[in-house]
Amino acid sequence: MDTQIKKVLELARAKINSAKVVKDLDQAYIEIFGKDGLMTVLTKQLSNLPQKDRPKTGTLINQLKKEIEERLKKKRSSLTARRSLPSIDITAPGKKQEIGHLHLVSQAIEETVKIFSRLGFSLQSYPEVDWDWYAFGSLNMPKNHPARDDWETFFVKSEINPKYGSQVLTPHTSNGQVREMERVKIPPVRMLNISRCYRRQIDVSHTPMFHQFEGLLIDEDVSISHLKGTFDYFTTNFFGPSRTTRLRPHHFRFTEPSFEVDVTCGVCQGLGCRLCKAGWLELGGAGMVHPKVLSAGEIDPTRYKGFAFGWGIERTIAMKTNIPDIRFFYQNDIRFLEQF
Ligand code: FA5
Repeated sequence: MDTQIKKVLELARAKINSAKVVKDLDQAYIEIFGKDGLMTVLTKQLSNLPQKDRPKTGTLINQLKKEIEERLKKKRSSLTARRSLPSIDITAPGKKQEIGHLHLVSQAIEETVKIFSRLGFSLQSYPEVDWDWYAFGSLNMPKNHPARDDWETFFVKSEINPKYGSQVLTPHTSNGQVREMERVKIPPVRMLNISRCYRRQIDVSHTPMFHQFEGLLIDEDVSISHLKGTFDYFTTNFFGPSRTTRLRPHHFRFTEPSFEVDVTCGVCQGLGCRLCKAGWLELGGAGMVHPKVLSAGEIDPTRYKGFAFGWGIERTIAMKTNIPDIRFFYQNDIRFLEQF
C-alpha cells in the first residue's frame, strides 16, 4: 500500500504541475478526487486491508489528501494571478500623442511682447496684490473715486499702512507706472507691464480676472503723435495692415489729455456692422501722463513728459478673431481652445 500511496502522489503532482490554465486544474481535480479518481480508488482499497493495518494507512492517506489539496490551492492562485495581469497586444496600432499648445491669451501675450520690444519697450512685472497708493493714490485718484468702490475693486483684508493704505487685487496694470518711475529714477522710461487684473464684473465683455498690458514711455519732448504712432505700429503688426486706430477724447485721473483708443472693426473693415455699429471697436485707455503722477514718481514734470496706455488682452484677441464672448477664454472647453 505504501508504494501505491507514493505512486498516487507522483501522478497527482505531475497532473497539477502540467496545468497551464485554471481549466486544466479543474480537470486534474476530477482525475484525482472524482468518482474514479486516483484518491477515490486508493481510499476504497483501505477496506481490503487487515483491521490492524487500517489506522496507520488511513493516516497516511489523509496526509496525502492534505498535501495534494495544498498543491492544488497554490497552483490555482498562481494561475489566477497570471490571468489578471494586463495583456499587451503588440500588434495593435499605436496611440498618437496629442500635442498641446499655449492658451490663446498666452499666445497673444508673447506676440504683444515681441511687437513692443521692437520699439524698445522692456517687459516689467509688478504685484497683482498691491497697495492702494500704487493702484489709486499715486495715480491722482481721490479717496472717493468710484473705482475704489467695493463693487468695482476686490479689497484684501490687511493692515492699513500709514503711507500706502490698504491692499487690493490690482484692477488695472497702471499700478506699475509709479513703481517703474521709482525703479528707473531718471528717464527715459519704456515699460511694458503685463499682468492679471481683477474687477467685480462679468458679462460678454467682462471677466472678474482678465489681463491688461500697460505701456509707459517718459522722455523729453514726447507728444501725442508718438502715442498715436505707437498704436498704429502695434495694430498693423497685431491685427494686420488693413486695421488702423483712432483716439477719442475721454477722462482718466492719471492722464491729461486722455483718450479711449478704437481700432477699425475686423468684421466690416470699418464700414459699420452689427458688432461695431459705426466701424470702430474700443481697445483701451491712453493719454499723456499727468504731471501729478510724474511728481508722485519723483520725476520732474517741467522737464519730462510721457504717454501711457492700458489695454485688455482678452478683448484685443476677441477683436482679432471675432469671438463674441470673452468668457469662453476661461471655460476650459477644449473644443473652443483647440481652434487657436
Ligand atoms: C484702465 O484700466 C486704465 N488703467 C487704462 C489706462 C492706462 C488709461 C494708462 C490711461 C493710461 P479701463 O477701465 O477703461 O481703463 O480698462 C482698459 C481696458 O481693460 C478696457 O478697454 C478693456 O479692454 C479691459 N477691461 C476692463 N475691465 C475688464 C474686464 N472686467 N474684463 C475684461 N477686460 C476688461
